[in-house]
Order: sequence, then structure tokens, then C-alpha cells
Amino acid sequence: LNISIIGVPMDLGQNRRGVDMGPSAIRYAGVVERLQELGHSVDDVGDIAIGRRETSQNTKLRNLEEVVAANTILANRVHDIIGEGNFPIVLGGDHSIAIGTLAGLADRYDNLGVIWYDAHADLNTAETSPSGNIHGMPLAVSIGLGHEALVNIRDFAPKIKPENVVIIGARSVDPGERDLIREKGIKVFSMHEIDKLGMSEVMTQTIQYFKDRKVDGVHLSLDLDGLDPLYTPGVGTPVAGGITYRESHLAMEMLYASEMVTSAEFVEVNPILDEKNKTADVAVGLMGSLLGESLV
Ligand code: DIR
Ligand code: MN
Ligand code: MN
Ligand code: MN
Repeated sequence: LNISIIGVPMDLGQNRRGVDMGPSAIRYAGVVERLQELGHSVDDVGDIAIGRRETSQNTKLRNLEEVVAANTILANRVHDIIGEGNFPIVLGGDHSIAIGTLAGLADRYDNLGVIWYDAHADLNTAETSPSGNIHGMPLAVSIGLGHEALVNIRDFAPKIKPENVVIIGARSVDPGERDLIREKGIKVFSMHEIDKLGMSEVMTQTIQYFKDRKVDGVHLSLDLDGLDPLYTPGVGTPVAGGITYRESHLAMEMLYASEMVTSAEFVEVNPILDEKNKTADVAVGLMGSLLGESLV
């Protein structure tokens, strides 16, 4: 593959400082070399500029204008990368950047599938959000729900169909998000299903789900807090009882074998909260498995 890596040092979608250093931490963990060793050609196109934290709050959504501005640039960049025939990997930064990634992907695909690998559902709107943090909203925004400035990036909405989304690893879901999951019939493999079925079966069903829907691409949006904080402590909102390291590698290996994934993003890496860059190391390992590394 020809892989294009984009860093998005975004920390305005949530309250904790340090997640803006996520792209640096992932580069330091050797992402470019790791993917080159698999035979891919890798172009690191650098970082997108992020504005300043608002000093006063204009809306209920924190730092709305700056989040919209950065996501608009990211969307255009991702759109261009797909146009060049390259495979985009977006490095975060908080999960609000998925708004831009999906906006850039959406008009390149007629029927895009999305895997949301996360402890959270990220389906809040201004009305349901307990925090006002935009990183809790990107999936809602992408199905067309939320503040119009976020929903209308690149001047069309919605970006994706709710029935083309599969959430994996959920274990912290707000009441408004639960209502939306039911109302829209969004497919969720929560920790309950992962425990009960096992990750192998969860991924087999996920891949079949996308085949049944005849998707023409699959985007993997992987929030490192989807894993248990034992393995990825460097995240802003850790939730106990998560996906293991081995389950996550198995999931990535099965996605590689499916030949379905056409883009990916790895978000919420916060080296300030981490232990010796463990979380970025895990992220790079998972990218390796997603893109062809095997044990023997
Ligand atoms: C919570 C936390 N549901 C919120 N969301 C997080 O603020 O909307 N998403 N941490 O990754
Ligand atoms: Mn998330
Ligand atoms: Mn276009
Ligand atoms: Mn999360």
C-alpha cells in the first residue's frame, strides 16, 4: 500500500491536556519504520495546525470554532489522499478529529462502513452531552446529528449511515446515547458480547455485517480507551473492564485478512498520562497487525 500519515494534535475536544502530543508519541514509537518493514510505502505528511483553546465559552460546545476549523482542513486533506489512491492513517489527538476524517472519506465512498472501537459510543449531541466535550460527539455528528457547523463540514450531511456502523468495546454509554443506539438500530458489540462470544466471533460477525451491506470501504476509528487501561493507560477517559491486548491484535489481524479496511485513525493517545509511552507503542503494534504483520 501507499500509506499517508496525518498527525492531528487536537486537544480541544476534551478537558485533559497532553493528548495534543499523541501524534508525536506515535511517531516516536516508530510508526513509519514499522509500516515500511511490512513493505508499504509510507509518506508522513505532517501535522494539521490547531487553534487556541477558547478563553471564554461561546456555546455549550467547548472550543467549537477551533474544532470546526481543524476538522475542515483535515477533511480536505483526507479527501485528497483518497483521490491520490493512498491509504490514510490519521493520528490523534482527541476523537473529535473523526468528524473531519469521516467528512473527507464520505464523498469518496457511496456506502462506507465504520468500525468504532471504543469504550464509549461517542453519540452525544449538545442536548445529551454530560460534558460539552466534542470528543464525545463525532459519531452522532457523522450520522447527521448535532451542531450544524460540525454536521455540515464539506457542505453535505449525513456522512455515514447509522446501519453501516459497528461499535466494538462499549462499556460507558450515556442515557441519550443508549436511546440513539436503539432508535437508529446501531450495531453494538459491547464488552458483554465480547465476553460472551469471544473476539474471534465478534470480528467474524462484524466482517459479515459489512459484506451483507455491500459496503465499498471500511474505516477503522480506534480510540485507545477501547482497550483496558492495563494496556493503554495513556488516555484521558480510561474505563475499566476493556478489550485485552491479545483480543485487539486478533481483531486487527482478522481485519487485515478480510481485505476490507480502506482507512484508519488511532486517537486519544495522551503521553502525559502514560507510562513510558506504552499507549503509543500499543497503537503502533495494532497498526502493524492491521496492515499485515503476522507472528510467524
Ligand atoms: C462522555 C465521555 N460520553 C462524554 N466520552 C468519551 O463526555 O460525552 N469519549 N470519553 O471518548
Ligand atoms: Mn472515542
Ligand atoms: Mn469529492
Ligand atoms: Mn473513548
